[in-house]
Amino acid sequence: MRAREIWEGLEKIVDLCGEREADLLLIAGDLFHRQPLLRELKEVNGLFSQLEKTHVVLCAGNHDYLKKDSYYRRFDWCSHVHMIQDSQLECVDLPEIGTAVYGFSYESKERTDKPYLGKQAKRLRQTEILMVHGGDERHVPVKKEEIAGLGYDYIALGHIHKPQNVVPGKMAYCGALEPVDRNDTGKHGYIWGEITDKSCRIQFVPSAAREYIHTDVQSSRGMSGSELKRQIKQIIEEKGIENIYKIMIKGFRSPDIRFDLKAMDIYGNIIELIDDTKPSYDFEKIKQQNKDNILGKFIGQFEGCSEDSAQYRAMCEGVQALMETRRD
Ligand SMILES: [Mn+2]
Repeated sequence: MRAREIWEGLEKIVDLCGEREADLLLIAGDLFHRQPLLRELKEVNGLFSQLEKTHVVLCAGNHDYLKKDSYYRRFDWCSHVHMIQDSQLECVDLPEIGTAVYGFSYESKERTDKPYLGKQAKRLRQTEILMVHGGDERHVPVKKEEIAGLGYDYIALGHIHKPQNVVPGKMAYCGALEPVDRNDTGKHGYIWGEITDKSCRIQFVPSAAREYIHTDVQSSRGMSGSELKRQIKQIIEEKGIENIYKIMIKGFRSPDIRFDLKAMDIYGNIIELIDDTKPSYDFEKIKQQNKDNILGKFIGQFEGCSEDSAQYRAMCEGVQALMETRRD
């Protein structure tokens, strides 16, 4: 996704925190997908400085880890922005909002330890939140059974790009604010949460400017290129022309038809278009007509294979090749 959209996404969040007078904005690591530049930190700090009522707590993830010479290490954030600098569990105490946030930062690209292990909430404040960046084998494995019982009111997870509720109302990944690459499909946004002394309620709110969508288009026997193009156009209009598409054309096509894939990208938002259609031969008829030659024998070898098997595809390709040679 373009950098401009990621910045705009962050601006949206900051505006929202301002409008709704949020107490706390949590950024659970990898605010940057690489080492941040000094001017980028200045921009981010400039954004955060607009917040009058909201504290910001952030940690460094595996992409923006605290390298020895990382600008994170000596950056002078405004007073309500709290950057966790410790690689072990550190407590950010925020008595003004009755909250303590616990978290840790990465000092390298990978770490397989679990800094949260056995670290019970200290109950310094009414609300205690744990922030964990990780969740795969090479980046702080997240075992929900080991975390859920530590006594935190909420566990904010970062690292996995797809938003997901790990323990409903208790532990969740907000996912990337905007999709990071073309395989980052699905909705992206942030989590809005409200913690009272009785409950924690969280809600995922989609906010990304656009979405990567992988979808199939069904082609039918006898469908022409322009019909297919119209169908693709309709699907894109239904799902939103602001999104970016990877489209697989499935089903059958007439053996004589070749789809002109370049002509199908009407809105300029298809990054990949794959023709996976099978030619709709009447194999039984061709076999009968070619009993005594290689074509008939070839088809005979594939007797009984199902239409979505690899053998069927091999048969289609083989028959097509043989028919085309014959025609010449
Ligand atoms: Mn990460």
